[in-house]
Amino acid sequence: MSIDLTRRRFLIGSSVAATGLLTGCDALVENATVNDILQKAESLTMGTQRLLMANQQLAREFTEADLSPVFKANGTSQPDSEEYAKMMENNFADWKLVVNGMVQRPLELSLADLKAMPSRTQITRHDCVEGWSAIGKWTGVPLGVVLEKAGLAPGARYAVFYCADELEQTLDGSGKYYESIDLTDAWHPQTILAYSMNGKDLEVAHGAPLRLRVERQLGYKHAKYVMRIELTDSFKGLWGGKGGFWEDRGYEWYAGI
Ligand SMILES: Nc1nc2c(c(=O)[nH]1)N[C@H]1C(S)=C(S)[C@@H](COP(=O)(O)O)O[C@H]1N2
Ligand SMILES: [Mo]
Repeated sequence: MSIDLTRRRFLIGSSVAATGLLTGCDALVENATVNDILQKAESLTMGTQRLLMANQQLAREFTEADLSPVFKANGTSQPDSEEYAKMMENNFADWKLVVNGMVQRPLELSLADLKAMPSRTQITRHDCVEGWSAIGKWTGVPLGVVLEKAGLAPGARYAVFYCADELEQTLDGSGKYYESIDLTDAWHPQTILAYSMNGKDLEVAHGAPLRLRVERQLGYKHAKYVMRIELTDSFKGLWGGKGGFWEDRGYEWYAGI
């Protein structure tokens, strides 16, 4: 622990010095958690952030022998828009993931683009707040790789995931599924944009063509049918303002397991 703290102090100190803010870094280290520091120090460089992220604890990973024979699909299992039906018809060949908001280079990535990027495979346990769990194998692009390609703009604090499905039918669109995570989770090595489950293309019931895996949090954070990722400094203006479909309906925003 003390070794960790020293290293963090060094990293934080050096990055703050590099941005020209030469005072106050000791006070910062003593009075705030690393998380707070990351959220406040908007001028941290990406490289420094990644080093800090490397200290993060991993969620437990399992083996092929542990895979659940049945993995329940929950919430939406088939988005019902015509737009989604059309994309589904030709195997999502026309689908593109949009990455925009507080980024230096907005992106539009096809499934082929994503599959050509570095990938990570992990066998993890999914825990739903409704009281069931299942172990599955997921393959996808680490979110950090995509964010690095887009380049964060100074001040970005959250990644917001906009989904194709409307879980609650509403006139104003507020029933559309969405989720958000902070940059700490965005850079976590097990946070991936998964296009494959148990060795096969992701099924529609599980979020095709792309779903988030954010392994240290509960199931509802794992947005399925991701269409767009927006980098932002706040989700206060979005729908209910709580950062997610279920959060707007009373669930915790940070759903740590
Ligand atoms: N777009 C979207 N994402 C979603 C949901 C949903 O209804 N729509 N349900 C959430 C909940 S509560 C859970 S437990 C998981 C279920 O994922 P699964 O269907 O692959 O089991 O997806 C989460 N992500
Ligand atoms: Mo869930």
